[in-house]
Amino acid sequence: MNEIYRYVFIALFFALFAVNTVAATTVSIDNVFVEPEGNVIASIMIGNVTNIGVADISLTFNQSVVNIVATENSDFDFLHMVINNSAGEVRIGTFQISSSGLNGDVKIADIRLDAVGFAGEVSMLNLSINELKEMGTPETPIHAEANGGTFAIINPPEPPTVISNATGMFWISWTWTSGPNIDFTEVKINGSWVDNCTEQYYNCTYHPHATRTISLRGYNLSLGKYSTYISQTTVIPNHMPVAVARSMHHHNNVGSTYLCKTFFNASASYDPDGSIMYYQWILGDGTNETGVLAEHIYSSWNWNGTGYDPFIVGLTVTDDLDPLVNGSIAIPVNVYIAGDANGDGEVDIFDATIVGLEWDRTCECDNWTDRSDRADLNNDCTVDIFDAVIIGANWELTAY
Ligand SMILES: [Ca+2]
Ligand SMILES: [Ca+2]
Ligand SMILES: [Ca+2]
Ligand SMILES: [Ca+2]
Repeated sequence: MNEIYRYVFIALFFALFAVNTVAATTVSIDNVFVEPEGNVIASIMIGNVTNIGVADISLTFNQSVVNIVATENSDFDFLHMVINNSAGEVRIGTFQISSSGLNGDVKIADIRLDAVGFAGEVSMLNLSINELKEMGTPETPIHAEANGGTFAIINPPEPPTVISNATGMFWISWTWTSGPNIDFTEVKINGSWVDNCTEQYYNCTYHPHATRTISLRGYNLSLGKYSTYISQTTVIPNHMPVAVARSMHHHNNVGSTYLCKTFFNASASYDPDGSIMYYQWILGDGTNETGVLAEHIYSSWNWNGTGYDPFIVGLTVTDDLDPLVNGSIAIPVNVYIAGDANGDGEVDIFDATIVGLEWDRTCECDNWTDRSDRADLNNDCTVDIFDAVIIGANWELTAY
């Protein structure tokens, strides 16, 4: 910055500061707000005065909006008030009788203002100074500025209306319509203050299944007043568990005579907002099982005339919340007659060939394939003599 400008700035700063500190003497009344038929106390003050002994002021107002009722509380020894509400005027005289002059901010009087008009009406509170004089003889006049105020009648704040909410698994979002005559809406959750909102919504994260009560009330700054409350209780709903069912072998065989177990696994099932407490398997042949892992030995198969129809296996999972919520899924599960590796409904050389081709494979090795699963006729995860024996024992057996 240029050096000269800097000095000009500093000089201006001090000049402004000096003006500020030598403030003029004022006679003033606050702006006041009141509900219809309500009343409010306002103070008429002389600000920043030195050695005052006499004050004589008049206050005029719109008498169809506001009427004045006298009160006490003058800083002066003597107070006399002449109220003429029909003319819309109050004259107030005060003076010191024997005490010394008053200094600083001095109260002339408190007055009570009664609302006699309707909401929305405003009256100016015009102050005029008849006389301000210092204590002592001769009585030196004090020059002062009169700052009037306003008196406004406003309706009280009303609570919000139409609260609605949306929930996710971990959050609640409330929206509402603000009531009239409010500057902000106070938000409480479960009775504890959380926010003063100028918006018409409040969002927060919560744990799954949380129950929260929101309470709202409007606030009017001018009146310094709250409305009544409006409340709403919201429960984050339980979300359904997801059933994921797997048959560990794609190709299964009837195992009632030559053992072959069909294995089921529901461990990929989950509950997005809790945990799974119960697994129910409906195995399609009239039998049921429970548990995250289940096994079953089929003793029947579904031949449709040209091929096998799979059993439709249902899995239902139940979550941990009361009332319990279920999710379910159904999967097809292939079951062939004992010894039928290729699923053509007959036990013959083609099945033996598959077992031969897959001989010694185990499901731990990298080359366990769909054909390995077919060849593993007893589902023990190894293609060996025990699978070959099943073919031999069931040779020329058919599914029809
Ligand atoms: Ca759940
Ligand atoms: Ca076959
Ligand atoms: Ca198999
Ligand atoms: Ca085997």
